[in-house]
Amino acid sequence: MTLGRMTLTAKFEVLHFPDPRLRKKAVPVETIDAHIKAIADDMMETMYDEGGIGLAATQVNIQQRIVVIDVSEDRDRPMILINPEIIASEGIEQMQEGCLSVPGYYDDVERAENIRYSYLTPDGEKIEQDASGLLSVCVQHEIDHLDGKLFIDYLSPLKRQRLLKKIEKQDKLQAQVL
Ligand code: GNR
Ligand code: NI
Repeated sequence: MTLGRMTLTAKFEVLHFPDPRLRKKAVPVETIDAHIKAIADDMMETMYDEGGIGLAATQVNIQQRIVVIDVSEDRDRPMILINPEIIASEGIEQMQEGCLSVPGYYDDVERAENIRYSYLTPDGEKIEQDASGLLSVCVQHEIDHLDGKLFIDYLSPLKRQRLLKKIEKQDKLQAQVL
């Protein structure tokens, strides 16, 4: 929302697994207008507020291909990625991942080590660049969200079963409290 020169941002609620809305596939943004920019700003605030290094629109129940990322130590390098795509990938790397939509659970995931990816900025500029390390992992993790995929989908059946049991138990306890 804009009031004169001042822009207000708002926080979204982040969906938690096993919410079926996390499985919806996001569609490409066709026109980058004020509404899309406002969504990106609100996603950025939500990401910083929740302490994440990335957030995909799917996680806040918006089925459009919008991602925000900040992998910097000082949390001062915000990136807005519209219609992000992986163009090429190389190598395999294992990293411990977490997800704001699967709070409290962390596990190793194998992904491409180096990627080349493209996206549009909020100004409509097409960017194409390389990433490795944490940024590479984060871009892959966020594009997965836009396709309805979660990092826990890569776990072995045994680990997956254990995690599902744990979440069922947590949800039952939560239901008692509410
Ligand atoms: O905050 C996050 N940390 C993280 C750590 C390792 C690999 C991926 C991530 S992304 C995650 C935020 C999130 O859930 N984004 O969708
Ligand atoms: Ni995530």
